[in-house]
Amino acid sequence: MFKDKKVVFSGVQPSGVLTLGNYLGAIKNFSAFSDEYKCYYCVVDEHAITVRQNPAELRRRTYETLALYIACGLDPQKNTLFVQSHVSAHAELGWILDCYTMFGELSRMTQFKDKSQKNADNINAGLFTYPTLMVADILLYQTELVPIGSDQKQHLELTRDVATRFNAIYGDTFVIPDPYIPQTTARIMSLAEPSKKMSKSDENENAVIRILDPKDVIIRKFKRAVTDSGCEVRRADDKEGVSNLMTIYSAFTGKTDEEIEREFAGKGYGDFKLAVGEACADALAPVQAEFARLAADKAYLEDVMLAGAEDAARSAARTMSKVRRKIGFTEIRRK
Ligand code: ATP
Ligand code: LTN
Repeated sequence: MFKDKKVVFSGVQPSGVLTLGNYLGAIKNFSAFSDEYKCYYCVVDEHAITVRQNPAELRRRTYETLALYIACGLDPQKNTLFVQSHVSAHAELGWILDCYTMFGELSRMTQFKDKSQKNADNINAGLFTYPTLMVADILLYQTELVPIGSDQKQHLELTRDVATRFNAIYGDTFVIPDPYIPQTTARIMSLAEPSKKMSKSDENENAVIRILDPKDVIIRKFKRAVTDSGCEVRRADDKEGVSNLMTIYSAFTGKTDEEIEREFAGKGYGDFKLAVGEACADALAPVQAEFARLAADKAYLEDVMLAGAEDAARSAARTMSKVRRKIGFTEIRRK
């Protein structure tokens, strides 16, 4: 049924409760592809262990991330939702592609530099080769389009380079994917340090809005958001905090910058922050209600995981068999 459809693939790490950045930059856009494309949305637990995780928490967050996918509007009947470690081809192709990725290329990845600074006591080899695992995730499904936030753009460029290199050596093997980066919400910034991106694993809770934060917490965090010493609601390069809040407000209300500037002309930041908080909390309320229902039904989530893994594994196996043949691995079949 999906044979002729082009493929979309994306992934989110179960490394913490998802943030407004993950929602506006990635997941909220996923469901728009479900009718036209064959969509694979993966909970990338193998990526998450590049940073030390507590096992019980990792397990819980894997279920939680899957439930959030569904709560954000991804119907498991229309999308293949699965967990990366349930499909062993990801690790297998990841290794193979390590041998076609250059040390110099990986050394240039900014996410590696950031994360090794943040985790100076655990700069493991997986953290370094992590982008090749992402390359494998994408190429395994012959993906055409990858919806991501702008922080992942460099990894997508690497994916294209590795696929092109492999195809040049062995002939057409992989589809070369394009990124899909939303125009306005590609990089939601931290509420505490608006020059940094909002990140799920930030230690400062006031810097991040979590999709599951209750309304009062959301409003409190927005009230505390760092702005500037002025009082004018206006987008400008030297007003990073206010500009970030305008992006968020616009994403939830559909209002343009001019409309927002007019709405808050003559009012202070206090009124504006409250309005952003209300709009955000109201938009997330239905997602939270659906999440609460799904999270209580572990058996259902396991049914989704199993069906997703079987479907993904079937498709991954086709690419793996092609890759094995091309690179010269021997194949044995039962007689
Ligand atoms: P971590 O802090 O553990 O590195 P993260 O918050 O960066 O996690 P990921 O799971 O790595 O989140 O990313 C999932 C998706 O969300 C990716 O497509 C990523 O580009 C997007 N994303 C993450 N943070 C933001 C952000 N602040 N703005 C827009 N998109 C984002
Ligand atoms: N590396 C990404 C998560 C990720 C991903 C992917 C995104 C892993 N595999 C494949 C898109 C496609 C991150 O850290 N945000």
